[in-house]
Amino acid sequence: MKKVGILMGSDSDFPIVEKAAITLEKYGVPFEMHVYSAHRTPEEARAFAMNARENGFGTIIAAAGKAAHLAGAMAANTTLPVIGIPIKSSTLDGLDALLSTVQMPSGLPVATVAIDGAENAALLAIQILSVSDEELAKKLTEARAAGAAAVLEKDRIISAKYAK
Ligand code: RP5
Repeated sequence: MKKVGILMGSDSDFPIVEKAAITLEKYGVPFEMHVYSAHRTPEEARAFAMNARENGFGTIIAAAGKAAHLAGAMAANTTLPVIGIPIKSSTLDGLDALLSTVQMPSGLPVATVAIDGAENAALLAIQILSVSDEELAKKLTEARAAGAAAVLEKDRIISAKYAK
């Protein structure tokens, strides 16, 4: 199975980014995690992106806050799908990172999830890999069904409470 690359601009992003790792582990998807910054370690970030396909990666998740250029820097240097996680920092509530991540120029897409949306980033990576992996596709279908059943159980409890 192809690996997922999880990159973060700083170790201060880790408490959020960890949720992506937990989700990938749950699905048995292999991944590597690195702290590379588009600004502080641009050469390492670029080399990771440039070599990712031949190093066995199928998609890259890049998380960054503030002037969040890491996902864009990945997209600039690979044709693998790149998923951006804008990280909420102490200022501007993550809107800075959201706009920096999502507003890519034509020709260089970054699939941007919600601010701090690490779990969805991992699920999107899994969905991308599931295109050529029946087992993963089955796990995703089962998880959707379990999620729906959980909501319907909550509905049963709440609606019963106010039933006339
Ligand atoms: C970004 O700047 C990082 O992704 C992080 O979200 C933010 C702050 O980094 P630190 O100053 O905490 O290292 O590049």
